[in-house]
Amino acid sequence: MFKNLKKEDLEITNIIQKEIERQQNGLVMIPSENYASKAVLEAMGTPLSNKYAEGYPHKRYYTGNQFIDEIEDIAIDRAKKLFSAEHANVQPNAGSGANLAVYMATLKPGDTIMGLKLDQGGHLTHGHKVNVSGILYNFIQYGVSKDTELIDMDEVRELALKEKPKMIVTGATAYPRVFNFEAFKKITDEIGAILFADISHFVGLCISGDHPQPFPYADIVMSTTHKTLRGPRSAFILCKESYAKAIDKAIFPGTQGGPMEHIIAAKAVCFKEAGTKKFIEYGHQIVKNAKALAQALMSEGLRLISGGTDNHLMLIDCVPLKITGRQGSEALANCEIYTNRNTIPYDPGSAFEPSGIRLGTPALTTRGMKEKEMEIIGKAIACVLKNINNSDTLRNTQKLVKELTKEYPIYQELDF
Ligand code: DSN
Repeated sequence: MFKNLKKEDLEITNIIQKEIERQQNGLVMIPSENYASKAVLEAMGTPLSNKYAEGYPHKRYYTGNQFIDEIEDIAIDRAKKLFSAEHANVQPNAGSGANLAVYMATLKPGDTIMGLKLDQGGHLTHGHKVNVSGILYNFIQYGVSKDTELIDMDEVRELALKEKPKMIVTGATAYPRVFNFEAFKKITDEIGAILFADISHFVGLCISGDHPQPFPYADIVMSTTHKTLRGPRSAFILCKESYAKAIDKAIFPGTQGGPMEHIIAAKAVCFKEAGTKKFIEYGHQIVKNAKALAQALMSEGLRLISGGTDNHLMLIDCVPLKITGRQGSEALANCEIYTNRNTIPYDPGSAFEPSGIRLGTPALTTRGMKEKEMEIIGKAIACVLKNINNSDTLRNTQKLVKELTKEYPIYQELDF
């Protein structure tokens, strides 16, 4: 493995090898992480990386792009088909930059936008004051209701009628339920605003039919490709034809230079994989697993935000356990169960010391685990969180994780 890399740089090879082993030997439950297929990984590691291709297919600023154009055309075509979209731009390097490009394409600095609060499930780029989105635009933030911990569409409407935003952003990074795009569309129609859906987290579930599809309701859609889509670390934008020119201009030359064509090739591969029956089954299983995991955690007496999940993730409230999210996630990481600390709605803690743990099932589902394993893992997680300083619990859980990961290997035959 790593024949050439080993010869050139043993130091880096060894660290890469250790990271592969960490991914193999642990339970990856951070809901935004996943395992890309070997085909996706291979496409990324190709000499396509050597090529400059500023511009768009058949309109490049460099010569020698005939094969690059073929690849980007295929990626665009596959993305459009997968989501029934009128237009696709597959050049965004990452979700954050893509969101900024969407704002640039459609709004002027100072314009009003509505997005979900970061500490109630939203994303930094949905208007947080430390992010360029919150610095350049007048973001008004909607949240979840204190009682149900769900987005209340009546409250969203009331706020929208009062603030008259030019755009409403939907989508989240820590919201365990689904987005009702149709209901959002009714509101944006009422005020003449643009509906923008950031579906990065649950994109795979939109494809499998386990989450509502953003089209035909959304005007513009952005997604990353490495979460439930299982592609390379990257992003893409879809939109109605009327926004196509502005979106393309905002990506190049607006916010990016030469596109990463090796990553675009890998995106084309992941779009192909996502168009299969196997992927539809994968999406269904992610949700079945999440529900089984949530049930197991709640049966052990843990409180989940909003009382469960309808998608790929859930949030554990650590307040009743008398620990912080950091203490809990670190205790789990000591057992090689990887989750992340996260704020919960109306968090009594802070952004650095929040009261929640966010976890999900996309990566474990990729490994082939099902409801039976989720039940075992849920019980183990609850036991660790109730006994974070107990060395017997730690040892028993470490042993369990070893057994499970051995039974469901990943990347065993990785051979570059
Ligand atoms: N950082 C990502 C997540 O973990 O959800 C979102 O960009």
